[in-house]
Amino acid sequence: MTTHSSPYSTLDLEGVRTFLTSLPAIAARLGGTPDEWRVWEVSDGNLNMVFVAEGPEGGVCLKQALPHVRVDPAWKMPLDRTFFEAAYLRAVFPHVPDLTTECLHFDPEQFILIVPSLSGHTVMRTAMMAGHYHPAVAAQVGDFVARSTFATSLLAEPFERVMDRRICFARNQTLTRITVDLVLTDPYHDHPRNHWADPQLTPIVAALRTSPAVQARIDSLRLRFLCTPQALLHGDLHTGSIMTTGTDTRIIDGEFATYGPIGFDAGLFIGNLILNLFATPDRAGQAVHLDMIQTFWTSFKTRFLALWQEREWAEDRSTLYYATTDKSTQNFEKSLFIQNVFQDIAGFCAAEIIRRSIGYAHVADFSVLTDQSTRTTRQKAALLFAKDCLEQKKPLKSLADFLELLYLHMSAL
Ligand code: SR1
Ligand code: MG
Repeated sequence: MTTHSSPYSTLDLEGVRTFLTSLPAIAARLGGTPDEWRVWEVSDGNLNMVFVAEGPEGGVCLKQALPHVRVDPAWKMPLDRTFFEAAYLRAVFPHVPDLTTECLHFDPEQFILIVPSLSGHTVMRTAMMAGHYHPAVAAQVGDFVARSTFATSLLAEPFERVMDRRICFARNQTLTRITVDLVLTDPYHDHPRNHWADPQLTPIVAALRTSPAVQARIDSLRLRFLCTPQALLHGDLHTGSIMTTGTDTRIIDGEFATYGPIGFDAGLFIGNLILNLFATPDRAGQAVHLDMIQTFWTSFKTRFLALWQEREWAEDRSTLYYATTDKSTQNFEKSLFIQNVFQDIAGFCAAEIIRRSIGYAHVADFSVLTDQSTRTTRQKAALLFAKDCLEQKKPLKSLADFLELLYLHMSAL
């Protein structure tokens, strides 16, 4: 029998029941007796095993790391990713309790994380693929990015606390390596992990790989990702990491957490909205996506600047970097900060679109288009938009610049 003090072993359904039985607080949350609990597997992502257990009183979600990539057992991997997900939840949950889940338990031997289950919630990507866009989610995710990043940045905390957390998350090197390779390197070179089924994408891939402007920009984004520890990032904020009922929204799966540029999380989210936009056949649906991009950005910016302002009113002045300057200098510095975040967003958004189209881990969004030629036209348009975002023949300094470029590429649909 596997218990929580045994050496690591991958749990099956009965192992999950036994494990949960050994945790009095979790067993009490489920209620009833273990034989009354319903336990089933819901693994969906690329890396881990995920189970849900429901009892008469409540439900939990149990996630266990495997010694390999779940969808590719030949790709071996250390188990520590659930540790970093638990650490991420513990760091950000106090700041976003309404937008993520609480870490109820972490087992450092079995590499198991337990959080409350989300009943009635759907994965945002699945909802969007079914044509359910839930515009309110964009504002909630903007709020999540603002609150989670501000709270873990030097703008909110003395540098000693930030540095301690940076030391912890700097150890999340296996998953950071995945991001550096899969998101910010492989698609720009010939690599066996890359793939795309449609030969009509091949000339665009070749153009990406031979464009000096693309190469230079992706090199600089890779450096920014590794050398700009502005805040604690979720690290994989795509629409599969968001669950929603339409009104209640929770960000899950923070195992890629690391310190990095704030525009990384925001860029991944917008990149995935845009992938779905290009996969959406009707203009009305596309208009909702455009609204969601604007809503996300307004929500993020408004909340981030409000938190910054509140911090300036606090008694502890150790985090006030622009506090001694006059108001207009202060506002100028803040708008420069936000503008830099936006420029990162444009870059990381483009990198996400490209890697989800021609890299290792694609998105399912385009599979709703059954007509091959429609799918090709739309995937090409998404890739060409991303290429232009990286090349920036006209600099993308604001959301208006970014949307203008997006409209241009939407006209090909
Ligand atoms: C081998 S992991 C591939 C991808 O799945 C995860 O969800 C991340 O997005 C990662 O890049
Ligand atoms: Mg994930």
